[in-house]
Formats: sequence, structure tokens, C-alpha cells
Amino acid sequence: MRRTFVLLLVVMLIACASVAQDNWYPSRWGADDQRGAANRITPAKVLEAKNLITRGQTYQLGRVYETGMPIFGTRHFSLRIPKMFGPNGTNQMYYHDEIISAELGQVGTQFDGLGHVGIGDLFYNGNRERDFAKAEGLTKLGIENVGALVTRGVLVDVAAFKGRPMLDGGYEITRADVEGALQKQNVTIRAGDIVLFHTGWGSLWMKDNARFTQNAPGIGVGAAQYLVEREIVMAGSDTWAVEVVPNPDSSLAFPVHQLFIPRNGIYIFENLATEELARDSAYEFAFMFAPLRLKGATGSPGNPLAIR
Ligand code: UVW
Repeated sequence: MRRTFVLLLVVMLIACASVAQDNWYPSRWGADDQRGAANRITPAKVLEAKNLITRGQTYQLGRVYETGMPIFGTRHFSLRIPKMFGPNGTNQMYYHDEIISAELGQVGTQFDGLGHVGIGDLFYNGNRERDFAKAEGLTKLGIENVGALVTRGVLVDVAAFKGRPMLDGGYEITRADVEGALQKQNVTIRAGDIVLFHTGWGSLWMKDNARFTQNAPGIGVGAAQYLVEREIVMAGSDTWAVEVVPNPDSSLAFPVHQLFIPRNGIYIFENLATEELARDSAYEFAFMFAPLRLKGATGSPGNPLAIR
């Protein structure tokens, strides 16, 4: 019993030391930076995106927010119209408002900010949880710091690459899959791009929610490392985690989230509607998204656009 306890203590000390020793902060954009990979979006990237608009075709990548949509864990979403207000004026003006209760940045189509995921109690740029996570909102790394994302977007259709309408739940998209799909599509990933993965999993949305949330295909650590090396801004997909769930290493929980967000300042966009892009083989497009400026929030809902 005592030997097991000592062994456990040693393993925990080694784990803590390895988190502290491997230098992932300060970030490449400086110790005070709060925008991470959004810094890669230069005026040149905006113009590169503009040059991809040649057909006037617009794709809405956001899903509808509604009661009964698939939701992770204990999160919730509720929209209520409390009453009709009025009458106002002799012209009988009436109006409606709505009350929304939800983990607003973390339900439905959701953009994960830099304050969302940590490694132990350390978040992007080595910010310690107790120093910035306050009940009224994050005092650092809030989603209001991200700014507008207008850049080149690339779709990686892994389902088509594998000759399947939908990848299996728990399928790990490997580095070789990403390279193979890109080669088939004749597209490369450039620094400052956002990269979307089509897995076909989105076809379960509101059709079989239990299956949708049970597990998911997605990128593994190897593919994620490839994207880090390509210096992307954000990775998104038609699944609820972007990364493979469960991870093939059953001892790990969401390791791609940690590699992207705290270690590299790379954003994640979940539950995107990628099916129309895949249908049209739209592998390159202008991507546009401005997270809601919710002070101190961990993420943002929204309806990003792909235009070509
Ligand atoms: C977690 O990482 C816990 O949540 P999400 O996949 O919604 O970012």
C-alpha cells in the first residue's frame, strides 16, 4: 500500500515537472499577448482571401441554435420569449425580446478562445487560472481579444479521401490522411490559413444526437502537430470536438485541444456545417468570422462564412 502511494507520488511529481519544464510560454507573440494565432492574419492574408472570391458563392457554416441540438456534457441551451410588450403609441407598436440561458460560447457552433482550455492550471501564455478566471468573466484571454478573422480557408475532405460518406466514430485522422487528402485535392496549407475538416459526422446533427455525441472522428495529435507546423490560425470541423474522441490513448483527454489552444494559441471551431463545401468540392475560399465581443467569455457562438 505504502509502496503504491510512493510510486503514485513520484509519477505525479514527474508529470508536474514535465509540464513546467517544457517551454511552451511565453508565446511567440510575447508574454502579454492575448490573440495567439490570430496575429497571423495580416493585411496580405485578407487580400489573399479576397482574391479567392471569384464566383459570388456564399456558404453559411453555422448550425441553427435550437432546443434539442446535440450538447456536450451538462451544458444547456434555452431560448424563451417572455411576453409581448405593448401597446406603444397610438400606432399600437408591440415588440418581442428573448431570454437566452446557455454556456453561450460552448454550445452549438462554437469558437473556442484561448481562455477555454488549460494544462493543469496554466492557460495560454502561462496565465494561471487563479489570476484571471473570475466569476464575472475572464480578466485575460477573453474572447473579445480575438478580433475579426478574415483569411484563406481550406477544406480537407477526409471522408471523400477515404471513399466514405462518413468516417466512423473514434476514427483518428492521421497526418498521412491530411497530406493524402490535400494531395488529392491539389491544395496546400499556408501560414495564416484556417483549416476545416469534413468527416460526414455532421449528417447525424438533429437526426441521431445520441450517436453524434457518443464519440466522434477527428484529428489526432500527429495531424494536429502537422497543422501547428503549417502555422495555421484555426482548425474546425463538422464534429463536436474537432479532435478524435475518444483519443486512441485512453489515458488522454482532449490532447489536441491542449496542443492547439494553450501551447500554440491556435483556435478551434466546432459543430460547423461543412457538407455544402464538400458537396461543391470547395477546397479553397475566403473565410470570415468575428467572434461576439463578449467580455471575459471562453468562446463565441456565430455563423462563420466561406465565400468563393
Ligand atoms: C471541451 O473541450 C471540454 O469542450 P469542447 O469540445 O466543447 O471544446
